[in-house]
Amino acid sequence: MKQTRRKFIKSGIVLSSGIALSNSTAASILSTKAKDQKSSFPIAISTWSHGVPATKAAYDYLSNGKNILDAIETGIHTAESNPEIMSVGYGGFPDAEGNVTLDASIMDKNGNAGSVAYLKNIKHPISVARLVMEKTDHVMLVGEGAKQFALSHGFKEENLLSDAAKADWLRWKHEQEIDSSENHDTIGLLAIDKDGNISGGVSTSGAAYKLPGRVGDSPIIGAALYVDNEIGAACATGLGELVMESVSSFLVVEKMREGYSPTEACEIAIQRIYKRIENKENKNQVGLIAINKNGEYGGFSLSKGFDFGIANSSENRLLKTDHL
Ligand code: SD4
Repeated sequence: MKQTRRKFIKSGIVLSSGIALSNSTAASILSTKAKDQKSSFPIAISTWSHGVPATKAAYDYLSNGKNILDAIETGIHTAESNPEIMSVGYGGFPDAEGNVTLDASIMDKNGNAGSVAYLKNIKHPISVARLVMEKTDHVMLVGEGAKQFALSHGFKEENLLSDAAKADWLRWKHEQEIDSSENHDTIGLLAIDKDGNISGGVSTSGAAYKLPGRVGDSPIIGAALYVDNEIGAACATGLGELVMESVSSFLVVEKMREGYSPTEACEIAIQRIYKRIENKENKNQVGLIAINKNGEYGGFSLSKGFDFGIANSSENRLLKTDHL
């Protein structure tokens, strides 16, 4: 997405950490300062309203002392299996030719990463991404190679285009119109286990009716997902091109390293995206969520309407984020 670069004017506002901020950034950080929440461990947070059942499933695993990667996979499976979630797994939006192609990534507490992109006919790409991380010397497998890898590890090929998604696709082929407000359901799930170790995962069918071959941000480490067990983790949903060009999740974690809270770090990363958008009237949607080593968590979005689920020992609910 080619955007005109705007000059970022540094003002004299300097935080105690010595970091200079633009006036607008500093003002909005102050405006959201109180919005972080804090939780005991274990905890899971996850994008959109399907993040509520996903975090519940993950939390149940974590509270039973199970492996955090099992918890992340299990949480994300709830969305990948649900045909009503139109941007993930089975029932996800196909590309322009009617093929459902899936992207996913996972990172563990040691900073190991695995991802798959442009994966067809395999329902649980998050599990394939985990196997890439655990069983190969690589980080990312794509397309036919990723599918053959999955089949060789016992995954079954299945049709992922649900009747409802097919009907929507046929309507789109005729009308060429899409409601962009509904074109983002990607699941990103971040968790901290009872020992305070952090991991995360992301899974999506990507942008609806994308050009065949298009890969989004979800399998790109640093873009839609980043975990640094010393600092925290972040993940992204929304228009992947914007997220990729700003390497948003890595940026959020680096901002938390500088001392910003999760909400503040997400807001800074959203501001970074916003600056690059030429058409401010039609800025689309990106949602970021983050969690830090202390169990503080939050999110921020480019446009109205982003929310995320949280599960810990005292609650399992949906939280709205602030937006630009
Ligand atoms: C992508 N970030 O492929 C994904 C889209 C998304 O819910 O969030 N869909 O660009």
